[in-house]
Amino acid sequence: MFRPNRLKERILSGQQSFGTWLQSNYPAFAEMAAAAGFDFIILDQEHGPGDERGAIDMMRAASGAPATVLVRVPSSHPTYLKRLLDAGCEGVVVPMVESAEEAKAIVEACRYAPRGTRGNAADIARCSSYGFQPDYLKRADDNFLIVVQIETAKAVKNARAIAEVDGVDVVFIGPTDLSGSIGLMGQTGHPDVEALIAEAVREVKAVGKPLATVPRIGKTWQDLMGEGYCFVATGSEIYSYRMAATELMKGWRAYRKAEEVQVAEAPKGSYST
Ligand code: 3PY
Ligand code: MG
Repeated sequence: MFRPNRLKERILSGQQSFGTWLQSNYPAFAEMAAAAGFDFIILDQEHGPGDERGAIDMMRAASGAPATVLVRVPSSHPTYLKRLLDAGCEGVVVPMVESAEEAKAIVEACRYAPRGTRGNAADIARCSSYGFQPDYLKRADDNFLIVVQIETAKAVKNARAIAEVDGVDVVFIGPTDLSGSIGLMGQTGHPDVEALIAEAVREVKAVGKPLATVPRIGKTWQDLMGEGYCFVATGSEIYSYRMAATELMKGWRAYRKAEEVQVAEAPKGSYST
């Protein structure tokens, strides 16, 4: 249902925001994250089983609280962006954006004519409260939050041009994929990865666009907030359950004094640092 975009307002007024990822596509977790008081929730459809129907159920589940709900889309395909916009998500996080042209195409797909190419059936869609929000068409473009992810070495080279694109609200650095793009998968604290991140930050700051990210090896969310990121997204229900389940099993193994069973070390990534 239509409402002013609280996360966008916070970003524009210089307030930092704290949010989390959801990957299970299960509405109760959206309800829980919203109740916990996060400023925003990102429904991850790039990874995990997330889909459009699940996103709608999760947006409904979260709607009792102020948390802004964003969707990380699997790709920048304009048809899918249109469907999610109509479904009423309040912003998108688009992975793997590598050029200004790609960023421009994303913005166009998210805006109505004459500024963009988003098809209009707002009067029957959830985004306008099924037509009960009479000025939705006038408010939709500017209320929506567009976040593009820079997460390859090529994207870093184009960071300034990407950040300059009108309509890109936030540039989000993805350290895990960035490390992979230079052959150092998961080594997000490596000096070469840090150098690329520093270059991207410099270029985006030169344009004055807000930056967002996730924690990485050597950088906690507190460090990143201290560096001025407009938002940091940390943890997920999958990550939290893995941690909790590992602890429970440690207790059980100790209790039955069985032979130590080695818990396979989980791969390092954006949700576990
Ligand atoms: C990355 O680190 O690659 C991300 O996409 C963060 O979510
Ligand atoms: Mg990534």
